Amino acid sequence: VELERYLRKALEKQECFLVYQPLLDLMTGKIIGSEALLRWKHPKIGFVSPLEFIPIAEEIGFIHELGRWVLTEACMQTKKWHDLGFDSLMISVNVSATQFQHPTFFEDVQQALKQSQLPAHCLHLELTESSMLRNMYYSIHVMKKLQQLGVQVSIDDFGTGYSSLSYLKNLPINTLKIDRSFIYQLHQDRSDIAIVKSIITMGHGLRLKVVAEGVETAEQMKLLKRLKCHYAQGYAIFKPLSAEQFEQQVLQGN
Ligand code: G
Ligand code: G
Ligand code: MN
Ligand code: NA
Repeated sequence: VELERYLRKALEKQECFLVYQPLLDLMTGKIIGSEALLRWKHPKIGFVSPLEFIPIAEEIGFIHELGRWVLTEACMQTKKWHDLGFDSLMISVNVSATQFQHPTFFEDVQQALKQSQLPAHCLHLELTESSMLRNMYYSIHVMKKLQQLGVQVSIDDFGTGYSSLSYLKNLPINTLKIDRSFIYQLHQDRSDIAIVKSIITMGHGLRLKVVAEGVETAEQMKLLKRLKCHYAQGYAIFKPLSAEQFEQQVLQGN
């Protein structure tokens, strides 16, 4: 209950910030952008994980305000980097199920793009299978409108949901992000190799981009490259970075 009370005030008290985890193009070896990850640090209780506070934010109806803040902040930051000359950087933003289903979600995205002046094609939205399948027809309608705007739609944590392959054929998406549970032991587990290989092949066939998440070793990265996975993300490449660290460690080297 106390956490609820603190959370409602977190934005006005400026206790929230974003970190940015770089996304590597395995073919070119270049960083193409990042995923924005929300952080909350309360002065007394310290850091609270989004795994803990996002569900609370959904319950108390705070997720819409919080989600709008994340969208705007992520787009504004990326536009700043464009203005420094890195104008092909993309940004990927996580969207919770409740946030996505909210009637103003599409307008919130439009507003964030308008306010930041970030080109729509540089914004990727990460949805989970379960949030797409909740009210599937409405979800497809919203996803199509987003794509018409130029925004890209990704399935996050792919492989952990229980969507059937027939959905994949019909869902308006651009990218599959392979869940890190399949990557974690990739070089030593034949089943994981088989699964990841199949997802990548399927992605190519469906003309989707494929991202491997949670890449922690050089061997995993090498294997993913050999399997023609497009993009990779994980501690072996970069941990999530503050905006300043991203500028120093990523942009200045690129
Ligand atoms: O970054 P970290 O490992 O703490 O993230 C934990 C979980 O929180 C992940 O599932 C991630 O997708 C989610 N998450 C991080 N930032 C956001 C955000 O801005 N919005 C939503 N809805 N989820 C987020
Ligand atoms: O659910 P989602 O994929 O959005 O979760 C992103 C979270 O995964 C981030 O909070 C980030 O901290 C975490 N993460 C990113 N890279 C790695 C990694 O290589 N290994 C592990 N264990 N976690 C990672
Ligand atoms: Mn994600
Ligand atoms: Na994920």
